[in-house]
Amino acid sequence: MNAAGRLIAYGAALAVTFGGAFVAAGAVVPDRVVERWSAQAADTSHDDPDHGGGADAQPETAPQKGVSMSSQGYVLSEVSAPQSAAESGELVYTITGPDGSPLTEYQEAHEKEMHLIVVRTDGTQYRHVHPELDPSTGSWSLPWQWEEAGTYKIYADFAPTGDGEDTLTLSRTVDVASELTPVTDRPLSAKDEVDGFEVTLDGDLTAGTSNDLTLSVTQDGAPVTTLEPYLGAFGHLVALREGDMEYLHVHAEGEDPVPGETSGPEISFMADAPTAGRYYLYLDFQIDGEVHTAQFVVQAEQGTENESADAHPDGH
Ligand SMILES: [Cu+2]
Repeated sequence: MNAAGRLIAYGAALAVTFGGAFVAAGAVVPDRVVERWSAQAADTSHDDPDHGGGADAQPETAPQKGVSMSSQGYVLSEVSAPQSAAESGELVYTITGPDGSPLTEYQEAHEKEMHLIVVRTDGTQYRHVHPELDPSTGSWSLPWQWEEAGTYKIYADFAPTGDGEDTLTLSRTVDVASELTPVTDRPLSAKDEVDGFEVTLDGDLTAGTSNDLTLSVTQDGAPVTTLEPYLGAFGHLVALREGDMEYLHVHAEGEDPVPGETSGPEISFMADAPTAGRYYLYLDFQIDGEVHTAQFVVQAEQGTENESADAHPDGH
C-alpha cells in the first residue's frame, strides 16, 4: 500500500501522511542511500557519487517516493538546467518508460500531467511548477533561473497511462554553482507570512500516531474565507523529512470544489509522522487568482509508547 491508501478524507479539507510510504519501504532502502542523501543535505560540495551499479543497488520494488530516480521501470533522465545562479535558461528532462523509450503519454492528475517540485536540500528555495511536454520527443521543459547556489532536489510527480492509478515521484539532485550560503539549523516555525497573508499551523506531531493539524489563513488579523480551488483543491501540501528529503505531495481528498466555490479560513488534515524529527511543510493556496506558498518547519516528537509503526508499516 502506498501513502495514498493511508489518507483520511476530511471533507473538503486536506489530508496528509508524512512519509508514510517511507515506512513501508524502510526495510529495503540501503543505509548507504540514506547516508548519501544525508551527506548531500549537510555538505553541498560533495562529489557526484558513482551511479550505484552492482547487485545491491536500486531496490525496484520499493514504493518510497522522492528518494530514487527510478521506480517500476520508469527513469528520470539527467536534468539539464543553468549551471549557476542568476544564469537564465531552461530546465529540461525526460521520463523513460520500462521499454527504455521516452514516455510521451501521461494521466492527468490534479489538472496537470506533471507536477515538478524543486527545493534546495536545506528546505529553502521551494518551487512547485508545471513544465510543458513536447509530445513528439517526450521532453519536459520550462524557462528556468536559479536564485541561489546549492544542491537542489528535483521531484517529478506523474502517472503513466495504462498503469493503474499509480503516481510516481522520481527525483534527482542538481548542483548549482555560485557563492553558497547554506541555511543550517532552521528554527521550528508554525507561522508564516506570505504576500500579506498570515498562515498558522496548529497541532502537535507525535511519531507513530495520527495527528490533527489545522492551517488557518488570516489577513491583517481577519479570517480569510475566500480560499479558491487551485488545481482541483483548496490546498496542496508537500511534506519533506529533513535528513533524507523523503517526499510526499498530497492534494485534498473528498469532494472536489466546484469553480466559484470558496473556503477558509481553516484547512484541517491528519498527519502520520513515521519517525521523530523535523519535517518541512509547504502549503500552496490560491486567493484572488494568485497562488501563495506558506512554509513551516515542524518537529515530530517521539511517542511515549513503544513504536509499532515500523513493525507494521501499512498500519493494518
Ligand atoms: Cu503541481
